Amino acid sequence: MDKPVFVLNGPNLNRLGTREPHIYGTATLADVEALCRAAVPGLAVDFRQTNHEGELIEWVHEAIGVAAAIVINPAAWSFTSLALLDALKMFPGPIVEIHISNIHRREAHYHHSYVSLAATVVIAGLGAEGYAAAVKAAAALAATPKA
Ligand code: CA2
Repeated sequence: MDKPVFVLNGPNLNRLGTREPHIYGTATLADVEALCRAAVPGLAVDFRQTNHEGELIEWVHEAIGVAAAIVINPAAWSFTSLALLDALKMFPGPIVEIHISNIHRREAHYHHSYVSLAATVVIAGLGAEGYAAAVKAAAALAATPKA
């Protein structure tokens, strides 16, 4: 596949591995990036994290026409951002939403993700390994011709 898969991470995930290991495990975001890069041999992975919502939206716009697929952990913006949902709806390729924790086993405010309305696949609760599954799914979906 010529085009990269964008792996986009939302707020506070740069601090992964520093607290709440019972929920998020002990992997750092650098560990997660390594998992993503190793998931599909030969696949170009463009891995990014931001604490600024507008920047994440700009990256989704950038992905249009450039990326084969998007893997996204929107973190807290999953539950708040119609702007992010609108941006993702513009992306023509597969979108894999990933959460490290099982958001459905947590407090009620984590149960409804706006992003899921635009996602092709949702992975939640697999821990950091969920990112490897997400990148594999994104690459497989991007390689499958649309019916
Ligand atoms: O489980 C996930 O991946 C989440 O998207 C993580 C978000 C949370 O708002 C979602 O409900 C589920 C929170 C990310 C916070 O980042 C951390 C920073 C330091 C240590 C642990 C997590």
